[in-house]
Amino acid sequence: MANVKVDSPNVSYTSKHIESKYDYSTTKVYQDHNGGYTATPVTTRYTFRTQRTVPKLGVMLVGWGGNNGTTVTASILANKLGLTWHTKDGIQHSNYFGSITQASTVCLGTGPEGEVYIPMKNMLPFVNPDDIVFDGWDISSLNIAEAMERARVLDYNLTTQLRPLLEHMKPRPSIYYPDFIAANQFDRADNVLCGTKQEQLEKIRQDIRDFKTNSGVDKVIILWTANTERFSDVRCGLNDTADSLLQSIRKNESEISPSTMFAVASILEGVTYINGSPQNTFVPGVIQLAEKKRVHIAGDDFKSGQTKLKSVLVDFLVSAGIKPVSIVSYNHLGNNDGKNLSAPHTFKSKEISKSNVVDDMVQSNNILYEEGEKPDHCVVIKYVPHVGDSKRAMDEYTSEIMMGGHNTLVIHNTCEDSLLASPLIIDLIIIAEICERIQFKVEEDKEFQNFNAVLSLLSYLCKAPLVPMGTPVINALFRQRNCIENIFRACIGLSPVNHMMLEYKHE
Ligand code: NAI
Ligand code: DG6
Repeated sequence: MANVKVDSPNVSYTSKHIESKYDYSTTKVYQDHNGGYTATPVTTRYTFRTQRTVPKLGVMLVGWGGNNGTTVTASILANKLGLTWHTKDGIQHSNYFGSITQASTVCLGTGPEGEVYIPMKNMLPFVNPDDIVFDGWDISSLNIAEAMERARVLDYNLTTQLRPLLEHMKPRPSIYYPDFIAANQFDRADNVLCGTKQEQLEKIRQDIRDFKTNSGVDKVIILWTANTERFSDVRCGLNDTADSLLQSIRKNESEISPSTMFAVASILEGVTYINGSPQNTFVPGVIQLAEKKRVHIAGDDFKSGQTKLKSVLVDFLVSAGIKPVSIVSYNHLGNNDGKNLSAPHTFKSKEISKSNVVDDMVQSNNILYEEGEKPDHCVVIKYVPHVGDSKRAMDEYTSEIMMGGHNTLVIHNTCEDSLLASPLIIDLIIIAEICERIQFKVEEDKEFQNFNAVLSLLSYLCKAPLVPMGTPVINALFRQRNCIENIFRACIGLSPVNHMMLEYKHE
């Protein structure tokens, strides 16, 4: 249960719901024929309704035996059991650092002693990650204990405690089409499904149903944290509509990727599907299918390190009136992700995803940039086995400052990639789950609505946010975070954080 109670005539609590009446204020802008603008404030009254019953949640990871899959599973178990372990620096306690829901706070308001901060997880009745039941698929047959050791992410003194608890977890056989990932992954693919695409789709759907029945969970979410695939072709009649996509699966068309197969299976089972990798899983046919079935989808590609910082730094520069003109981003890493990305076709997917992340910030400032103008932006990724999961990211930002001057910022970022990605996986799951329990409507409407099938609220956690057709893509990190926080505030009838602090500005 959330431990915030709002005392307002606009907020009511029943055993089932929290209901809030909420005034949503925006500004409509019109440009006249002289180029001048007329801005009109508009306020719409909404009702938000949030289900209070927290479901028992099951999560199925595609790529469960990978670095992210094993790290998130092991870390959640360690947190649940309150494990500690000895390191050369002393005793380390399990924690959820890096997760906005679990380890960040929000300002609830002002108390007698100043601002009051509470954990974001206490704003609404969220799922507790400790209670998540995991399952999943992998083309590699290692059990999760062995796979955790193969990943070499967590400390030895922790993995020895976890080993006996993870040994019984075995990934289900998965869909493997070698052409979609690097050829160097072939050696680990010893746990694969055979049969036609239609048969594989049915098998994955059966796996989802079996998991739900056998584990006793109320709800399942599926998240792709398997290898980055190459982009698949998008063609008329192949995957451009829900019908053509389902027909192509029936016809065993080779261009339908494993990740698209998982997305289709998930949607047909009514299960939210999240894509943590950069490939175009969400071809138009998948999006249409999700819309038709009213199932949530979200992605793409976890925004964990270099890109997260980029989406802060460029926002800072552009909003300070400084003009970034060149951004060069090198990465080297030695885990299996790096090995897979050493093939040109999978690298291409990652390059695209990492490259479009400053567009909204650049386009927002027509003083600095002419229409269509962008900074030079180059992304390089190299596979260096020795560094393992401890990815190095080096960035050089060159900007134009006043009167033709130049400013160069150089950033070197080193840390275990999977320890950045795992808390994002937790947030993606926790926020996607509550989005299934939030409904809203304009006050005079009869029916409540769900969030759009394309869950753009998860943009904060994604490098290349998928948004509903015609919706602006926001990459700037704090705009994305504000969106999450303010929507949660709306659910409990609190106005958005505006940082005006007028209460402190009187004479
Ligand atoms: P990993 O290579 O350690 O794990 C991927 C797992 O997927 C492997 O165990 C592999 O056997 C399995 N796999 C491959 N194809 C599969 C299929 N069709 N079905 C089921 N399993 C399959 O990679 P890691 O480090 O866990 O990353 C996972 C994904 O997340 C990659 O695409 C990576 O680019 C992406 N990502 C990772 C970030 C990070 O910070 N670690 C951040 C952003 C994205
Ligand atoms: C090379 O950068 C490997 C990639 O998988 C990244 O580590 C991953 O996408 C995280 O990227 P970023 O830009 O969020 O640090």
